[in-house]
Amino acid sequence: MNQEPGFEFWMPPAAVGFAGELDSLMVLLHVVMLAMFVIWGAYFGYSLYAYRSRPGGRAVYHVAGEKASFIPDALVLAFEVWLILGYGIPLWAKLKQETPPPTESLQIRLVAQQFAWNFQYPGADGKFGRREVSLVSAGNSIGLDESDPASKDDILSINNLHVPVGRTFTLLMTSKDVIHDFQVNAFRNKQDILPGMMTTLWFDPTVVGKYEIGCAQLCGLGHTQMVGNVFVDEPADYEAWLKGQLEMRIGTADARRDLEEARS
Ligand SMILES: [Cu+2]
Repeated sequence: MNQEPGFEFWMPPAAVGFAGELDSLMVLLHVVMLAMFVIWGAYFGYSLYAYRSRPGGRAVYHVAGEKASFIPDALVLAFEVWLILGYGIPLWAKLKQETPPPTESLQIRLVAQQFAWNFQYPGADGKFGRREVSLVSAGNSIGLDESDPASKDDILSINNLHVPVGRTFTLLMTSKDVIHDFQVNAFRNKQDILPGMMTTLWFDPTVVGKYEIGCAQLCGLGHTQMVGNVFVDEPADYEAWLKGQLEMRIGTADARRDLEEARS
């Protein structure tokens, strides 16, 4: 765990590949705005002094032979047009519109609820088990249909998301109740999660570590308690975690079946 909490002067530490482009946009915006503020401010101060009221002075609105220059405004306009069309929109499209295809990205389902994050991994078959609202119970928070063959190797994890470093993953997100929002500062991008609808988010984690998940949409009294963790693991650690989770799930399912058989 290489994250040390503490004071950060600028952006929080980044743990995804696309963070560089986003952070550069932030830096560029602030540096250019600061430069404009200083230049305009200095010129404003100079004008106040140079054209101050003096005895006998009269306001002059037109000086013969002098023409106003549009060049400073044109430069600012050109920069802003480029910033939107050449930088902002393409970056937005890449992060929000161009979700990587399932063949290139690990797919993980996220079912948010008041006040927890339920993660479902499709397992070796690559297929998510069916979910059914009527099956939702205290012990089955996402309503997974255990009779569906696709659900046999699925892995469920509450509030803890594990992903391997260096591999792109996509969250397929929906909510059981109200609107939530998945946010991890080190991952930069975030997205609302809506009941009855699927939204997606993708990340390309680059730094091994533990990062906090927060809900970024006020969702009820427990909103501030809706905290989880993303663990960006070395691939071997990730595989070991998956294996452990699957064994645990099969063990629990077997125990439940034995119990039901003993009762009947
Ligand atoms: Cu929430």
